[in-house]
Amino acid sequence: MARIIEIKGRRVWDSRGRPTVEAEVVVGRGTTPLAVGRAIAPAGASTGAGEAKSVEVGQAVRNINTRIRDALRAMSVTDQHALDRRLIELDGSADKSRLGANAMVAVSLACAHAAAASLKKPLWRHLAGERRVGLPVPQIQIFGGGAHARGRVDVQDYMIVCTGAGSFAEALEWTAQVYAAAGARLAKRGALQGVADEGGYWPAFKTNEEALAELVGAIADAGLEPGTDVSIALDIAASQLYRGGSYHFALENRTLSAEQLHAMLLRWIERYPIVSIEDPFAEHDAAAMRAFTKAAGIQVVGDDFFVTNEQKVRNADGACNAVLLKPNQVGTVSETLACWQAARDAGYRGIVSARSGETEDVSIVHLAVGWGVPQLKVGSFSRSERMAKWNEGLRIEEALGAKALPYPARRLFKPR
Ligand code: 2PG
Ligand code: MG
Repeated sequence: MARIIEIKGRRVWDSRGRPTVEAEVVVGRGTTPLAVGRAIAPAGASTGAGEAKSVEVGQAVRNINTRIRDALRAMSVTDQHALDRRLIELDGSADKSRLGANAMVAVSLACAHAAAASLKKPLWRHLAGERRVGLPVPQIQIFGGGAHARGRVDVQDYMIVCTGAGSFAEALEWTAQVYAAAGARLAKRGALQGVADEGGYWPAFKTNEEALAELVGAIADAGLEPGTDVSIALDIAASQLYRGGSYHFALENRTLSAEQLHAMLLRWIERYPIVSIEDPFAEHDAAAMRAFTKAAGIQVVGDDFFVTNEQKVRNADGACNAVLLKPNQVGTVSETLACWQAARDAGYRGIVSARSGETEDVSIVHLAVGWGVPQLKVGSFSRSERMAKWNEGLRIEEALGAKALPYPARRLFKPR
């Protein structure tokens, strides 16, 4: 059995040029090294209040190199559950603030990589065990807004879902066409001003709704059918807009009550081919979420609302019908998996998601495939911290070949 013989933390840099923490886990038999696993903690900008807390990067590195290293050394690397339980006990806080969620998630993921490497398997295969798996359906950002674009528009993510694509590779082909067409439309009116944090175009729009109309235009310009081939997904990240009981849309200088926001989103769903909305209301407003999920008839995703917390999903009672899964929101691989299990028990869908601060780390793609989570959100179709993940999906799709489960886009998003 491969046991952990060394753990090392180091300070590295993320896609926003901010420091973050990387963990390296060496496993072996006796003192002979067999395999190494490595992972880097990402970081959010629009973070939920209930997220596990990170500590300062220098402190996270020290925690890995001392307390975590001492606690996990000699443990079996293939027992992820026991390793994560040990990390949780060692931290001992309710919000991971002693060891730091950044230190914990880097180590937890690095252990998973090391376990797979010691078995000479890709991580997705190791996680899948004997189960048949396939590729997830991507949600890909075209315009970035909200906290990722200094509030230039209020809505955070304008994304596409290639609802009619027959494979992951085809979804990326179509996305490349839509991304190029959207850029060309902005350039034509002199509004191409670079990209936001996740690689989506900087949102030079007069209203939040104008971006929706432009997105439909870009899909059509790309020669694809809006609503059939390619549909729209939004992340409102509404907690960021919530002030004193209502929602402030700064771009239009409007303040909406929950009821008015509900009505506006239903109007958008009627006018545009929207198949998914994330965090339509603030993270504490379960009643508004529940009413909207009931009325909308589309996928409603909880991100800040669930913060990848198993218990919050178990208590949700129909607020949302899908869960965003971000390992660093909760701190360990096992707790992320438990949240996905809770989602499945409740009949909710799942989407594994990256953060706005990312790196070359592609672990989340392996989690989505290995756990059979049918959707994946990684940001846009530019910047290599995003492309690394899309490209990893292509490699996995190629490796699976004819053994892959049918690509689930058309099943998940039947035309309305
Ligand atoms: C989100 C993510 C990714 P952040 O809100 O879903 O878009 O953003 O990592 O800033 O929380
Ligand atoms: Mg979100």
